[in-house]
Amino acid sequence: MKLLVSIVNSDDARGLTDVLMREGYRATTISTTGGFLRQGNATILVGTEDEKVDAVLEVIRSNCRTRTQYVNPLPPIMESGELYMPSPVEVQIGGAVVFVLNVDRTERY
Ligand code: 2BA
Ligand code: 2BA
Repeated sequence: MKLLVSIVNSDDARGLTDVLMREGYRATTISTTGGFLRQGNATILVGTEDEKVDAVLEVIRSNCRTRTQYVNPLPPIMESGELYMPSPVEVQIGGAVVFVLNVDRTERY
């Protein structure tokens, strides 16, 4: 048994879980916030058998788009009187970032 922890764009989360349900997988969606952009994203947990992991990864891959976004980096720590001119940097936001974890045990009560 494995647990896939997938961090996806909030806009992709609904469509992704719809497809997962349609294909018979079970999932839980948690509203989360990215540490870098401080924007809402979604973390989708899917617990499934080892042999289905690749199929779930394929569903995730084909339902999550990569986006380019320009952001102002966090300002550096400065001495008083110093001037900080922010210049936006381009970041590629997944797709999906997926962690596949081993599950030692699953219980249902
Ligand atoms: P955020 O932390 O808001 O990051 C959004 C995007 O900004 C990242 O996209 C990456 O392209 C860029 N980025 C993040 N941290 C950076 C840094 N220290 N320096 C330069 N650029 C940086 P993704 O890599 O696709 O990640 C999308 C979201 O997935 C992240 O949102 C975060 O919520 C989560 N994530 C990604 N890697 C993670 C990890 N190793 N552990 C936990 N969460 C992770
Ligand atoms: P939900 O996804 O809202 O599912 C509620 C109940 O609907 C489930 O109860 C199950 O009886 C049924 N169900 C869910 N998905 C189904 C499917 N693809 N086919 C047939 N019946 C389905 P529980 O199994 O007790 O699950 C309660 C909640 O625990 C779920 O809420 C979900 O949030 C989470 N969950 C359960 N199994 C999971 C797994 N393998 N991975 C991730 N989250 C899981």
